Amino acid sequence: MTRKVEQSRKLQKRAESMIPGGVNSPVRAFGSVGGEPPFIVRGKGSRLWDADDNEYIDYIGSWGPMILGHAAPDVVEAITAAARNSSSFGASTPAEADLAEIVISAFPHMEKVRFVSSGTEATMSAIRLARAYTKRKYIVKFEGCYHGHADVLLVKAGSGVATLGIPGSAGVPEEFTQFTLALRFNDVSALEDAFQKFQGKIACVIVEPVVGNMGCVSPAPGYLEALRTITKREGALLIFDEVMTGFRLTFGGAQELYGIRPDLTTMGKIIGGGLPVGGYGGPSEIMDLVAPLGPMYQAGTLSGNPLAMAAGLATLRYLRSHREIYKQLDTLSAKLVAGILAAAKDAGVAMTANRVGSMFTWFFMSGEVRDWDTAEKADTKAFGNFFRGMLDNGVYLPPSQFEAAFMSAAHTESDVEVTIAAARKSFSR
Ligand code: KE4
Repeated sequence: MTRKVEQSRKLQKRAESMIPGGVNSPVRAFGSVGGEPPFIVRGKGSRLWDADDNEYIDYIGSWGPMILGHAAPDVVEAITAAARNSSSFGASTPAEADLAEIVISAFPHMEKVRFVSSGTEATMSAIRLARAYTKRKYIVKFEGCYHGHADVLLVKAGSGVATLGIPGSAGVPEEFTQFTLALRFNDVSALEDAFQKFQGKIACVIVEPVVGNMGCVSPAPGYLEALRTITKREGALLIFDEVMTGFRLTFGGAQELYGIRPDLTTMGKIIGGGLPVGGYGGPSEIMDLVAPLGPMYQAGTLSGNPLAMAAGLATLRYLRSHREIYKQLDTLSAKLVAGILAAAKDAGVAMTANRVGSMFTWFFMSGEVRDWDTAEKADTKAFGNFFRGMLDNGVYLPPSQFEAAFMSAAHTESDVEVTIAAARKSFSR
């Protein structure tokens, strides 16, 4: 199918004259996959339509939030009703405690939560809180994990053991990342070495318990338990960044799936139902350090925004009362991943895949992907060809080899069959 692109091309040109790269988030510019980004005008269920009226089966789902599918009736109704009463007050509203209640109910370790407007704000604040609580400076993150664009977290994916943070972005002075250690994911000895080397100095370890940002990579058996044991032993806080996995893998996220109790949890995406919401939470003993109660400052004009609270509430209430969704997502995702792998095999294309529930990634390579060093071996050119082929055949995958794709509750068996057929066509191009 040759996709019509005239309108999107015009819109891209216009956008580029006023917005860097024509996008408000870099990955949307298709830099790593090539081709011309479609400008989306509407979505419904599992489908998106662009400005040239091309229809797509959507596996981005706005990078995770749209677990109920696009324009889910409960969510649309909730936002519309809230909007009729004004869109923002900058004052407390009942909906904030309503959302706090349902979020806290999902995470046993959580007694208090603070809402912000993005995942970046959530992780940035959680790290500041961990440093305030422990009075320590160093933080540990893992290569290939992404926690938003706060300066302290923008470190280059170093190699080897406790790599002192080398800024991964222009404009980040090395002083801002000198206390950030970037270690290999799924490598317990690297963490032990870091705590050996920086004994008593590490405030926290922040981890994507199931990684989405190097492509989907699951924790090796026992790895999360080791993170929990070591951080507890060393007096450092364990922060589960569940911005992507929270309410995605199960209602209680990765910590429910793997039975781990972190000290702090960061959230985003699904808790806003597609509107800007982030959050961080944990026991009162830690959270009561947050202003105005305590000395750790964090604030936000639109934190707890009534429309965002309404969208998040509608989404989480639906998930809470339809827990069967998670099994349905798991089964359908398994079918899709297997079907694409079979298509690749039949076409003689080297492909491996990782999947946890309804988060998954096909890597264009053979062998296991268990950390950044293995993930970066993937053939990104082959991924780009596949991506563009699928787009031309009406399937919208995340435009990067190093991202997770998502299934929504609106996707059907027939969507999966159409997607697998599109893959067979793409491989035969
Ligand atoms: P935001 O600031 O983009 O809301 O959240 C940052 C963030 C934090 N933690 C995790 C685990 C995340 O995945 C993210 C953001 N995810 C990316 C996609 N992998 C957002 C897409 C984009 O940057 O455009």
